[in-house]
Order: sequence, then structure tokens, then C-alpha cells
Amino acid sequence: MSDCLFCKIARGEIPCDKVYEDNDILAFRDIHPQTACHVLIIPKDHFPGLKELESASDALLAGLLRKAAAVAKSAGIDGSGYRLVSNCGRDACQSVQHLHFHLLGGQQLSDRMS
Ligand code: DGP
Repeated sequence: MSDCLFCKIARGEIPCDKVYEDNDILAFRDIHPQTACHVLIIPKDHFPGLKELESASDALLAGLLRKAAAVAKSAGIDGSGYRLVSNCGRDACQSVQHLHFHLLGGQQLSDRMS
């Protein structure tokens, strides 16, 4: 989508601190990190969020989860643990309308998820 921020990052039109890229998936550091390690994992194709995945392939969705785990491993946080979150809609405070998973770790996280 031409005016989507994460589509622009995926196309290389806006710079990012990239940690992984392949034909379908990009992972880059969040510009406002909320934990010591805070990486965003996105599909390069545009899907607004978890509610709009009818046309997303199962292979892509599985790939996003597998890649998040691989990024956690390469960041060295798989042993200590991490959280994978996708905010969906207003109540969840989704601010960028392009599907993304937050990989959060590198420190002790709260036992509350709200
Ligand atoms: P969410 O609130 O779940 O939609 O998360 C969107 C995240 O995107 C938020 O943690 C901040 C991050 N973000 C917003 N703009 C940029 C940007 O231009 N670059 C990077 N790297 N991250 C961004």
C-alpha cells in the first residue's frame, strides 16, 4: 500500500535497523523500544492486522512465527525468554495498520499482559 508506513519500510523507502530480511518477511528494531530487545516482524505484503488475514497464506503466517523464534535465538534471548505480541484494533492500541508482531525480551517482563 503506497501510504502505509511499514510498506514503505519494507520497500526500503524509509530506513530501519534491519535484523532479518527475506522475500516475504522483514524484521527490524522498533523505533521506540519498550524492552531491551524490541524487534518488529512484518510480512512485506500488506495486511492491516490479525482481523484481515483471509488472503494470507498459511505458509506466510507460519513463517512469521518461525522467523520470530529465529530472531529471538539470534538475539540471544531464547534462553531467558521473550514475548510475542500483535496488537489488534483500538482497544489493543494498534497504531500501525500493517500486520506486525512485537518480539519483546532481553529483560524480565511483567507478569501482566494488560
Ligand atoms: P502498534 O502500536 O502495535 O501498532 O506498534 C507499532 C510500533 O511501530 C510501535 O511500537 C512503534 C513502531 N514504529 C512506528 N513508527 C516506526 C518507524 O518509523 N520505524 C520503526 N522502526 N518503528 C516504528
